[in-house]
Order: sequence, then C-alpha cells, then structure tokens
Amino acid sequence: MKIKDIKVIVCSPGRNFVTVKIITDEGLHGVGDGTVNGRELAVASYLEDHVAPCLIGMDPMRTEDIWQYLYKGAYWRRGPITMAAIGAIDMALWDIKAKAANMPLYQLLGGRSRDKVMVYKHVGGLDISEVAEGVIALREQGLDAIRAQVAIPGLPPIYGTGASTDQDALINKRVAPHEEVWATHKYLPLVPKLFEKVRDAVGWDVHLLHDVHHRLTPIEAARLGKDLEPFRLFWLEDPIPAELQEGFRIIRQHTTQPIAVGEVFNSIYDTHTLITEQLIDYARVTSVHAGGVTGLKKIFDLAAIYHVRSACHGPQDVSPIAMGCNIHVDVAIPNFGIQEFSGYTEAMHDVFKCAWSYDRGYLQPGEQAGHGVDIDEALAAKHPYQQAYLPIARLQDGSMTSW
Ligand code: CS2
Ligand code: MG
Repeated sequence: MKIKDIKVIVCSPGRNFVTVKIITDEGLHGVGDGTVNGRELAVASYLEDHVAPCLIGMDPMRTEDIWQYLYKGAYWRRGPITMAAIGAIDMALWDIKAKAANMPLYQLLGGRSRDKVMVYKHVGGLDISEVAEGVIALREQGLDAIRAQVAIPGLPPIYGTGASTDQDALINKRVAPHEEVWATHKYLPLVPKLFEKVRDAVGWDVHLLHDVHHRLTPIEAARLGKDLEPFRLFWLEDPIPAELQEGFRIIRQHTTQPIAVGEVFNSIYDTHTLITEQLIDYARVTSVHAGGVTGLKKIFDLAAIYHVRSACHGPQDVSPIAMGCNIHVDVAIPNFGIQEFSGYTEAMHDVFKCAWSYDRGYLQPGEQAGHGVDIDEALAAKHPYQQAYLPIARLQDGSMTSW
C-alpha cells in the first residue's frame, strides 16, 4: 500500500479545525486532527507545504518510521506546530492501519483494559451558589467527575473562571485577542470557599477538579494546594506555567493535593522531569498536540512506570477526530486516569461523523474499524476558516501575565 494523496482541510463549524486526509492507492483513507487553537493556518501550511509532498509514495503502515521521519528528519524538533502536524499525520496513518486490519484502533494498542472511559465536564458560574447548582445538575446527568470554576468578585469575567463559557471566550471574532485582567490575591482565598460549598452541596462520592490555568507562582500554588486539602480534590490542574518543570518540586514539598499538568505540552521531553521525579499525578497531553497516537503512547508508557495516570486534554478545540483517538488510547492503556470532555455542537457533529459515543459521564470508542471518525468534506467547505484568538491576560497594573 502507498500514500497517493494528502489533503489539508481547514473548516470552522463554530470554531476552527485543521484536518488532514491521507488517501492510499488501495482506496483506504484515514483522517487526523492538526488543530492548534489560534494558530491553525500555521499547521495547515506546515502540513501542505512541508509534510504532504515528502510522504507521497510512502508505505502508510510504517507509522513509527514516518513519525521518526517527521520528528528527526525536520532537524527542528518539537514545538506545538510541528507536533500537531506530526499528530495529524500519525492519527490518519493509525486510522488506515486499523481499517486495513478491520479492527477498531484500540485492538492494535493492546485491546481493552476497561469497559468504559470516565470523563469530567466543566461547571462555572458568576457566584459560588450558581456553581454548586451546576455541579448538582451535572451529577444528576450521571457525571462522576466535575470541574468547578467561579468568577472572581471585583474582576471582569475572565476565561475559565466560569462567568463566560470557554466556547464563548474562545470564539472571538476580533482580529486582536480579547484582553482580560487577573489578580491572584482575589482568587486565592475564593477557591477553598468554592469547594467547601460544593462539597456541602454534593457530598464526597464525586470527583471534584479545579483548573488554575497556569496563573500562580510555585509558592502560591503550594498555598492553594494546602488550603484545598480538606476538600479532597481529584486534582488541581496547571497550577503554574509548565515550562519550568522544576517549579513543581516546590508545590510537591508542601501539599498532598494531586496535580495535573500537560495540556500545552507537545513531547515527552516536556514531561519527563515531572514524570520521573513523580512531581505530578496526571499527564494531560492529548493526541493532537503530543504527536498523535504514537506520541501519546510514548508519554503514557513512561508515566505508567512512575504511577502517573493519563488525563487527555479534551476541550472543544481538540477536534472530534483527536477525541476519538484519545478514547481508543484511554480504553487500552493500563494507567488511564480520566478524560476531559466538553462535547461538541450539532454543527460540529454534522461535519465530523463519530463512531465514539457519550452516555451519562462515560465514553465508548465504538467498534468501527479505524479510529471511527471521518470528515464530510462537502459540509466542511461550507464553514470556511474564521480568524479567532484566545484572550490574553494582564495584571491590574497593565503588565502581561500567564494564563
Ligand atoms: C482548558 C482549555 O480544557 C482545559 O482545561 O485549559 O480550555 C484550554 O484553555 C484551551 O484548550 C486552549 O485552547
Ligand atoms: Mg486546563
């Protein structure tokens, strides 16, 4: 079998997605996700101009060799654009391989290790009681794990704190990113109050999670971890900017609060200190940003040795294709932890046909051969790319800050 053609499809059924479609000379095809939120066209060009021309004529079964060809061969290793491009190609190749074997992808990854994939969904609100009501509502919908965020009194609504939905904040049609304001001293005392109230409302038989979104320093994060210990959170996510892996040593010295990190990581080298020193409990990499199924497996296999569990990033900007690949990996690996799941709109499901399914807090990969997701190209063409950026954050004095 040979790779005959590679198409790059950029569409925006509510938000932008970059999809690669690999077509073989034997008529089989596979699709992969290369979406990097706010930088979509860079990946599209990387794929179209620098990857596709090199792969024509290659054997699509050589998933590992093609991964290494793109990783080592480019000389310029790692980085979100390169790794998302590699990820897109890798997903499409695994799709083809599993279709050729006439098996769902998870069978090629070792088969099922579990019956279903636990997810967490998000709840936000303008105040703590609104969040508590939202958590109760999700509990009634079957969720066993819920992420809770609340708006900060005295600050305009900001991304991820719950005042606006993530989706609203992300689909920002202006040319320049929306600017938000952050103040740590207003946030730190609020979060323990939030979880005290939420525990009162829903009790202890539910996993509660919180995302700090990289906004603290290590010692501030250590303080927050200690303050949250009485409420037994499943995890505290991205407490500090993640490029300084050693920073997590400080957090670890002070608190037993489990830590989750990795949504901005794209290679095993972003995570290896965190994993091998057991500084985190959950690795939040995802198939699209970490080099596809092949890249994800490398990270999770290392993590398994160090008692670190998986927690694939799964917001809407991870396309339904990458979500499908995540679910196949989730169901197969021994060290699965949890899967983030924001769900998709009807328009997105019209463009991306999915064999995976969601029901009352759990996902299933489906039994279709391949990874089970395909793109309707004609419909995708009706939703052209729209320029959109994530917000940026400043402190109250106007200086830029991490978010
Ligand atoms: C968030 C994401 O899912 C999460 O935990 O942190 O919404 C993240 O901000 C976006 O994926 C950025 O594109
Ligand atoms: Mg996050």
